Amino acid sequence: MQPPDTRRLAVAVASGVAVTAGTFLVTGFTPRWVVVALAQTVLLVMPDALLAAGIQGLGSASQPLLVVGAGALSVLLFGALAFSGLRVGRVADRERAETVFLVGLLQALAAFLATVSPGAAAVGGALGGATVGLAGRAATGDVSRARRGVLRSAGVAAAAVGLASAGPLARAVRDAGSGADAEGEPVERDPVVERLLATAARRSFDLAGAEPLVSESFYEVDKNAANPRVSPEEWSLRLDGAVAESVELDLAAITERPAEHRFATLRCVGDSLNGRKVDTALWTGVPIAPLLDAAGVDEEGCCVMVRAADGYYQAFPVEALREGFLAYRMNGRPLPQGHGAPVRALIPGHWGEINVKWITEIEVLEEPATGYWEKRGWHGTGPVATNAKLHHTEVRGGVVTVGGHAYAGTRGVSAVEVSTDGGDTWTEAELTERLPGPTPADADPEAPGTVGGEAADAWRGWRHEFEADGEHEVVVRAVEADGTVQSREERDPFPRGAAGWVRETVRA
Ligand SMILES: Nc1nc2c(c(=O)[nH]1)N[C@H]1C(S)=C(S)[C@@H](COP(=O)(O)O)O[C@H]1N2
Ligand SMILES: [Mo]
Repeated sequence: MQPPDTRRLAVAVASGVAVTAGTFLVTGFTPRWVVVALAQTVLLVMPDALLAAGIQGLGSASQPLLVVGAGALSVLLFGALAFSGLRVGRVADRERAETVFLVGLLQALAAFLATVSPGAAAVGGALGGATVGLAGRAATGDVSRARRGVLRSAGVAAAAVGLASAGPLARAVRDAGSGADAEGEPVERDPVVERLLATAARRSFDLAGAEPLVSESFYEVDKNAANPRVSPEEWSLRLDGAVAESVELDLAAITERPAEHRFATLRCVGDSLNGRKVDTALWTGVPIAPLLDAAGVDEEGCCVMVRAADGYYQAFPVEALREGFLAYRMNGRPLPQGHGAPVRALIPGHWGEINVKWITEIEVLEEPATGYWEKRGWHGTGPVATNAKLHHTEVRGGVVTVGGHAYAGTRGVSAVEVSTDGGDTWTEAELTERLPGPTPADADPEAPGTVGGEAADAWRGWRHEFEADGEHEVVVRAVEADGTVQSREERDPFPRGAAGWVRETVRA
């Protein structure tokens, strides 16, 4: 008689789903979940060219896609273990209880290898085994009993998925409309922060499609399928290597220092020419230079290797770090997990990648070294390229309004030029006033000087209106503070960041 292998297969898949969901119950969406661990493994073995193509081609969809793929892989792997267990059990003519035990054990072992969490392994294996156990006679000739068995096993898998999604759902319901931010912390009403944010809002142009000067939604880029959760109590930052004296600082040692608020823009080297991986926030934290001075950087120290809790590492010149900032608040709230909580580095004027999130160590080096993305072929540790975005186009009657942002790192933007004839003639666009400069956290919120100065590393908004007649090729380019016009040469994001002038055909 033909053994009904399809039913055994269905039970095995259900068992794979049960393990995948069961491990999530214990780990949540963290680097220890089997799916995330698999995703990270896929990233590690992926050829550099494919990785770069994925980042450029899929953009921000690449991470969710990776996680979905790794989820399917996890179901497949644990399903395959269940299937093998079932086969062994049948061939060896074992009791059902023994087969269930074998399947659960195999799955628990594999889950432990992936998660290093005994809890996740136990729950995963137990649910995976139970799924197989309840299937009962899935592989017998008795069709109706077998069908019932398959249904039961699907039931366990569904229940596991339901339970696993209950946690995140409950959190989402709790956070919705509760006045808490994504991290569950109430929004702080610091009067200096409020004043600075209000100033930024007032200076912004109101253009649909282009964000205000402080981004409403700040892009997130990192190598992680799931971000590390770093407990503020356990967090510390080591400063070592070529220094007179190694230092280890806990969070209190950082937050005790005189803090300041800084507006700063970040742009990812993987951002496309007119992409959206560029944003601005008001950050609160402390300058890095005094910390370096306290440790006493050796004269031979040329560079630093900055390391993070997710295993990320970036090497760059110590002079760049000296200008940097350790931020622990963003727009008046605790730094969100996705942006590097509890503390991240902000390095003025450089591509996003050296703005290390979840920072744990600064090692001063005597020789240059290669960081995480540079090992994969990128060149993103240097100064950010100058770029003007065109994110707003509105045609009303015969009048066209275009607008967006321009960013030139610490070189600063002094003008944005717009051409409405494909680049033959140029006009200066209207620019937003520069954002305020660094502000001490203990500044007098009422004093006029509190919103004084100019941010050294922030974008500016631009807008231009023109009478249109038929078809126009709009081209935009930024001009740096010293008069240098943004280079026209076009370049893909990989490996040095996108460059060129943004163009758009507008019909009125
Ligand atoms: N620890 C860590 N820091 C990191 C990364 C990372 O993968 N891990 N990605 C970098 C990259 S490539 C960019 S562009 C910025 C993005 O910061 P954001 O996610 O806060 O926008 O973080 C940088 N810092
Ligand atoms: Mo990046």
